[in-house]
Amino acid sequence: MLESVPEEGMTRRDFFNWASRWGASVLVGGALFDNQWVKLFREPDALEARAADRWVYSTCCFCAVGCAVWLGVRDGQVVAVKGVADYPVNKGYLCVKGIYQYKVIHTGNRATRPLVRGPAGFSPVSWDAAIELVAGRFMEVVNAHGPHALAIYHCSQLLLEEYYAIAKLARGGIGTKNLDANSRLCLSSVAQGYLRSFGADGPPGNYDDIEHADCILMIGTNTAEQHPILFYRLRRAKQDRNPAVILVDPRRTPTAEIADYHLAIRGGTDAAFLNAIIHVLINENLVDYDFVKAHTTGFDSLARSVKDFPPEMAADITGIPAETIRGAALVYGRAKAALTLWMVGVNQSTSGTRQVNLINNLSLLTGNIGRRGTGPFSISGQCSSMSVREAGSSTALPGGRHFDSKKDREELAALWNVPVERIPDREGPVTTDLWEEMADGRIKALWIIASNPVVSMPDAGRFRELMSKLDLLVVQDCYADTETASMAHVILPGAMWSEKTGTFTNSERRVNMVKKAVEPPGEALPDWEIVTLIGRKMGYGALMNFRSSEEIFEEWRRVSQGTVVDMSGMTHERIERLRGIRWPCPSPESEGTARLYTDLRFNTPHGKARLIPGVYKGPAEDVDEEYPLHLLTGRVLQLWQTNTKTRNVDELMSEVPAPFVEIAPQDARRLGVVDWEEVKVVSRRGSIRVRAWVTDRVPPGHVFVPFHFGQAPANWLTIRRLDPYSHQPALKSAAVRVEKPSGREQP
Ligand SMILES: Nc1nc2c(c(=O)[nH]1)N[C@H]1C(S)=C(S)[C@@H](COP(=O)(O)OP(=O)(O)OC[C@H]3O[C@@H](n4cnc5c(=O)[nH]c(N)nc54)[C@H](O)[C@@H]3O)O[C@H]1N2
Ligand SMILES: Nc1nc2c(c(=O)[nH]1)N[C@H]1C(S)=C(S)[C@@H](COP(=O)(O)OP(=O)(O)OC[C@H]3O[C@@H](n4cnc5c(=O)[nH]c(N)nc54)[C@H](O)[C@@H]3O)O[C@H]1N2
Ligand code: SF4
Ligand SMILES: [Mo]
Repeated sequence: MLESVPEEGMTRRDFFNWASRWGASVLVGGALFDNQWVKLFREPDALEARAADRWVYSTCCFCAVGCAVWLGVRDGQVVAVKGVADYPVNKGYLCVKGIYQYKVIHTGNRATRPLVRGPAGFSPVSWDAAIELVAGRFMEVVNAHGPHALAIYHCSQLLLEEYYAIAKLARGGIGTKNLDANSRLCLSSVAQGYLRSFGADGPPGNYDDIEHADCILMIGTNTAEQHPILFYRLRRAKQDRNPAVILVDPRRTPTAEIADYHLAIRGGTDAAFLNAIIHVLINENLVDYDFVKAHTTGFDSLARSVKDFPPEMAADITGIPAETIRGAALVYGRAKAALTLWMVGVNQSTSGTRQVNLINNLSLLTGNIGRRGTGPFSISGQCSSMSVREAGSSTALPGGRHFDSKKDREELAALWNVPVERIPDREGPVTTDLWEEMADGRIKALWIIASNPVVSMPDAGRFRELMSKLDLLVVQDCYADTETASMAHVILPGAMWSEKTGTFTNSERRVNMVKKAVEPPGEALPDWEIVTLIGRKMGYGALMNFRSSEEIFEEWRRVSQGTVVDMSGMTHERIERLRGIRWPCPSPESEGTARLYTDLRFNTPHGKARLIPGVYKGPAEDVDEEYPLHLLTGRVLQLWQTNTKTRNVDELMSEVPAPFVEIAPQDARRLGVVDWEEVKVVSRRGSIRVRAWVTDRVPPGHVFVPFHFGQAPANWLTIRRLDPYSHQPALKSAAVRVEKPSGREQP
């Protein structure tokens, strides 16, 4: 069992300063958003900005809100960032991460040369030698053990063009089924859920809907911290039009500031809540039967599935009073335009896909789709996580083509001029299935492009153990010292955002430009180029004939033509000029599509959307006497993912000085734990030492640990239990106990 080492550093007094500052700035959202963070960042850091001698158009490298930025460049370095004032998403505003993002580029820990591990550690080699070595070993594995023995795993912060190149090499060249992205941990339940309900993946609406909704139901999203500019828009909408806002989250996060009702749901029980809402909608005659009849199938079986699920029953499970559930259903059901927003609090569950389908059902039952202010809107996570879903390197084939459609596979094979048999006819095995495949030796080589799974995977301690058994681990990252890179046999240095040109698609399907502003450090190369070089060396030169990312985009336009994500009418030039274009954009005249399904025809054979029951099955791991607390995991405003980028930014790091656990005052008292005391959080998988933040942000019976910290990884505690449809892991539910490090057990 893994145990993290104690943290040194901040004193208790520092902590109180920090907690009170953070408490004031984050919890009192008004101060935060109007005064300290957003308005402040309408302008760049004045000193640095004056020094910039040119400004390059781009998109923020962090979250999927997708704010457009100007990168201020001087002497070959990005020295400042400011928002693009005429960009419809952020209108010139940036959040705190956005404004400091130039500090993640020119750092001392960047990967600058290919490195190969030898008996005495890593030594630099030339690109020729590195490509020869990697491609040669990959071919050996493929020839000896078949294509599936080589697995490829990447993040969702690369360019759309890069995902397409990876997908083409993996699916059309190598023919491995083992290609996946970290969106498996993030949005795969959304992709499955949209596909099952509407016949295609993709959020129906857009951000403007926030400004037109009468009711906004927010589930499992801490928008204030994780999508701050979107929250700013929500906050403005709340002030201007006063829609009813219902927030469903066990924690009282800063997002609760705009909520009329904060429903502190017990972790892992959203399906029960949603079934009860549907029960009330049906019983109170709030269903739009004309809509249901004309545009959906499956009403009778859905109605049967919730018949015996009244709010009283959900109240016992969720901890939300029955009257509150009924009230929320009435507010939602009576709204003229009702919108749902959700994020990984819903998706990272063994019921993730079912919960997405239940959310979709709410819109379908009440006719809240295809028009302004409505729809089930899944916010996405990283800057280009939508691009992954489009380009086909995770949950679908390129263009949202279906694995199980012979027609789709034939079409793709013809476009690529490869035998159709090479293209997998079903999804997976996927990344979260790798454990078994690695344990029994089916996977010999793993190529990780831009991900840090040693910190981000569920039950990460076990994953680390399995990784150490691989014959070959190649890690391609922009930093040389990530926890995962340190385990590699070969490290390939990737150029990062601002050092290469391409596109990102944001949560509302808006494709925007990401432009090269500076040269990569040392010998680092754009990821598409590394993938192309390796592909060519492996013998797939005919497929991997790209000379620039513009060329890849040109090919991608053709490949996407006629699909749900059609980008054939986009060019890099048009995208920048129009300030982003939302797909589908099927012709050079098209300015994109604001909303899907406005004609109420869905992508199913009969054109109707499917109402799909979602039975409540309980959280992934129940609490018990030994492990009595429900562990919630997630994020904080200042830090990004496994913190490889943000740890380079002092302004952000100083705001979150050490790994911590949020624990409710009642639980802390019972354990005799005081603020900032070091405690152990223990699960059946491992234990970590962190500081205790005693706060009523988290309800009794629950604790919250951010997953950012490699030195105390929340994922040593989490469990690898998967959603049956999407294979997304339940990263938000585990049973833990909190102990004093002396070993005194919880009473
Ligand atoms: N600052 C910052 N911003 C980010 C990121 C980052 O690392 N840092 N990462 C980006 C990425 S990749 C993603 S996916 C998004 C994630 O964005 P969010 O989903 O908003 O972020 P999380 O903090 O992971 O989880 C959101 C909330 O889910 C709640 N929750 C936990 N369990 C449950 C449950 O069972 N039911 C309900 N209803 N709620 C639950 C948690 O209390 C938490 O407040 O953020 C993106 N933006
Ligand atoms: N317990 C718990 N675990 C979680 C979550 C949770 O809420 N709770 N959330 C999950 C979610 S939603 C996500 S998205 C995952 C994220 O998990 P990871 O995929 O591990 O996320 P990152 O830390 O963003 O890793 C991206 C890596 O790519 C590198 N990189 C960035 N840009 C580039 C580039 O252009 N080129 C190259 N070559 N490298 C680059 C970065 O340095 C970093 O090492 O974590 C998941 N894990
Ligand atoms: S809200 Fe997201 S996209 Fe916008 S500046 Fe902040 S991190 Fe970047
Ligand atoms: Mo994510």
